Amino acid sequence: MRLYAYLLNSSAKIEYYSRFSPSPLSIKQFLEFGRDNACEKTSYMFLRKELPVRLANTMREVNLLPDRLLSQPSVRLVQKWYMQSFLELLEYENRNPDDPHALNDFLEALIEIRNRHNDVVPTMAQGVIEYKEKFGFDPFVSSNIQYFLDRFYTNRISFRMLINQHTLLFGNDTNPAHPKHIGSIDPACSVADVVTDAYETAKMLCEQYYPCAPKLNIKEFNAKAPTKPIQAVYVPSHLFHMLFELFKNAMRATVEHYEESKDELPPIKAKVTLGKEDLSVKISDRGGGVPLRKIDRLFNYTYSTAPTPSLNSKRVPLAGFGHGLPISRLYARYFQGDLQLYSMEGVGTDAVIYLKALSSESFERLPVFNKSAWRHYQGGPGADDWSNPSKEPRDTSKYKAKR
Ligand code: P4A
Repeated sequence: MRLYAYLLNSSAKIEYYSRFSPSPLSIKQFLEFGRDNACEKTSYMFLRKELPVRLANTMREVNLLPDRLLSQPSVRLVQKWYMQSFLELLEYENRNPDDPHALNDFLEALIEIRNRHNDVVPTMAQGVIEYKEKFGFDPFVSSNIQYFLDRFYTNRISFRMLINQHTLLFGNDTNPAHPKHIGSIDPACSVADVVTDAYETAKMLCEQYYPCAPKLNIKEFNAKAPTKPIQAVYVPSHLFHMLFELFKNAMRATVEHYEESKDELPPIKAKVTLGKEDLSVKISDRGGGVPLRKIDRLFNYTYSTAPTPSLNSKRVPLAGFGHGLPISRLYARYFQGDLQLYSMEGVGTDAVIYLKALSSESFERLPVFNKSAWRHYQGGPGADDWSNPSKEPRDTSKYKAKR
């Protein structure tokens, strides 16, 4: 009976918190908050509500997945992690920040929660594999999975962003390698440096699988200030994640396309550009390209999750069979950018990452759980199921009730 009352209370709490829309923050707001006299108590007061709101919004949505997917053991496990973290956060719901241990306990709880959720992506991918093995490929379910995972992973990116900002700003493990970073944000991120890092890391992997790797050729076009190097106010780890994925794809395509040929590998070209609105990075290869009909598959979670990679016995592929590319696009979209592929079959692929040039315009793009999202799972289109920065209050201490 006590257990029953407890469960009833937890689901009432999920219901309660899921009625609030998440409050999107801009990179500029993250920066300004962290820069001058960042206040741990303010962050505590914000996060002890915002984190449960973001968790509850996602937890409600998980429950809309088809039963046959929900009942897979990996999906159950992920649900259990979310429930546990949600309940741990509720312990701070009414805890006075002036309690001498509250701030420290909260910080440690956040680190524990972050670690608990480390393997969410491979575990969900496993859930999709289990489902496909049992029930095969169903286009309706696949489109629901696509819709769900895009939102679920975006929520997770945002959840980790908030936790990382708090633990990096107020934890004692301040980042000695990057004293100028504000939490995970580099206010003067040299984009070309991240391009080079991501290329070098992918090259090392490439050389483990193949006898060689294509060279890199970088160019910069700063249309705003032609003589200055291009710098972004951005999360370098997000940029690295996207570029690393694109370089792995470009290398795989190039090396495999030239496998039978005696010609030298054509270099991968990177172009970094800055205009008034966009900071863009293009990665171009001559790897033979992908026909337009197959481009969507590269972003499809169900399609790209192969139960047994066919190359496994001979050679583990350098790239592919993961959720890498769709998640990279989510990182780009998370701060109002995008990632697009332009392929010309027979020749090669251009992949472009678009970022907002202005940190005041890079608001978090967050899924909102509401009627419109619900309709999506019933097969209809949603129209209002993502946050709209121009309609969100700039004052992040205010919470907007939905419906
Ligand atoms: N040509 N072009 C690409 C691929 C091929 C490509 C490719 C065969 C396909 C699948 C894959 C990796 C590469 C590219 C750059 C990209 C994306 C695809 O960013 O050259 O893994 C599933």
